[in-house]
Amino acid sequence: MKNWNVAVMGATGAVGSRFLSILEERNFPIKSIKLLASKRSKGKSIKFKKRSCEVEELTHDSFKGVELVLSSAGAERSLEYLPSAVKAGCICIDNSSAFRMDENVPLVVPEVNPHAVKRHRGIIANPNCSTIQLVVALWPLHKKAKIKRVVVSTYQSVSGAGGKNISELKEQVSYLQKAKDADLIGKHTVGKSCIKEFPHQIAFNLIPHIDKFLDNAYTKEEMKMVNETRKIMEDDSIGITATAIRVPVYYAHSESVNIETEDKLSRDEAKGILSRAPGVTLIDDPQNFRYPMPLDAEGTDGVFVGRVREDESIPNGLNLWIVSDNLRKGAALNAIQIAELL
Ligand code: NAP
Ligand code: 12T
Repeated sequence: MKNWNVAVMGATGAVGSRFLSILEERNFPIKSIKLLASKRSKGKSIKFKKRSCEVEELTHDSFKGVELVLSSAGAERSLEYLPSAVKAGCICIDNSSAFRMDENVPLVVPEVNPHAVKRHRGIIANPNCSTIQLVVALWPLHKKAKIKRVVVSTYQSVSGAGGKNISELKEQVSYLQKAKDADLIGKHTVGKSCIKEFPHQIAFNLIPHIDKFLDNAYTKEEMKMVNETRKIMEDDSIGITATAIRVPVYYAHSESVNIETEDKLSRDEAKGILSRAPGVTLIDDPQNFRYPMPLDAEGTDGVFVGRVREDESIPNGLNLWIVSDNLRKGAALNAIQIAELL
């Protein structure tokens, strides 16, 4: 097997740290590793395979001798630096939204469209976290019964928005815990100084706003799910509508999903298909209180599906509940699985 010279762009971030731990866990064949981040992190030491590695500042010259770039330093950095990496002969797997809808860039989830990897011209895009877990569960149902329409609402953890946002929830919770007043009614709000990254307080709240608002009143995050799902499933006829909600959970995104299919699938048939589907773990035993939850998905590799029900309001409909660790299958793990395909 070939051993790769690898660079991790954004190695100090929430996704970057998962890149490093998952490369190690899966024993990915590595010849050398280069850790890249901003000037702020230059010289910082990070452990990889029990050795200390020094973080280097990302520049256009960072890619000499590198063959594989795992990139998670934000879309602006991807747009600026990945063309230099491609020029230097690298294959780049990009976690940002920069190239996902570019028709020359494959958008890949290995369980769904592994064949798309072949047509890359140096960059392969990793889909949005909410899209990845959605398509892993929908694909086997689509193959069997053809999905006509999808209605999805997300419950997205704070880690999806980066390391700073994890700290923001922690700080708000600790602020409220320290507040002397035991009577919480009307007093469970934090001061303005505790709200930095999110548009509103996230502790003990829900925020129906992820990424920027667009002219059609949807957010970019919602439209990513619509457009990316169609590209990955290679079917523009699927109708999809999404609502993305931030919830005060640290890790793992959840999704409530309603689908309408061309052919009828009973609850038992759907459960059978999902129980055999690659990447999916079915947890659907409501009598014994067994269903997927973000606390159980945290730190694991699965896309967990449960609460499978026939939608009794239409002839061919199903409801599903899908949970997965957004930093692992939703980001770093999916990207490394793409690298393994290569
Ligand atoms: P994060 O925790 O905020 O980390 C950001 C990383 O980017 C850090 O390593 C940071 O380095 C680096 N960076 C920032 N500005 C830089 C610059 N000017 N030059 C070089 N490096 C720079 O964010 P994250 O959650 O890991 O997310 C990173 C990216 O992955 C984003 O594009 C995000 O959209 C994407 N993402 C994708 C998914 C997905 O589903 N595919 C999921 C989550 C995130 P410093 O520490 O030096 O600042
Ligand atoms: N704004 O990869 O805020 O396009 O949770 C992922 C997560 C963008 C992305 C978030 C975001 C992406 C978020």
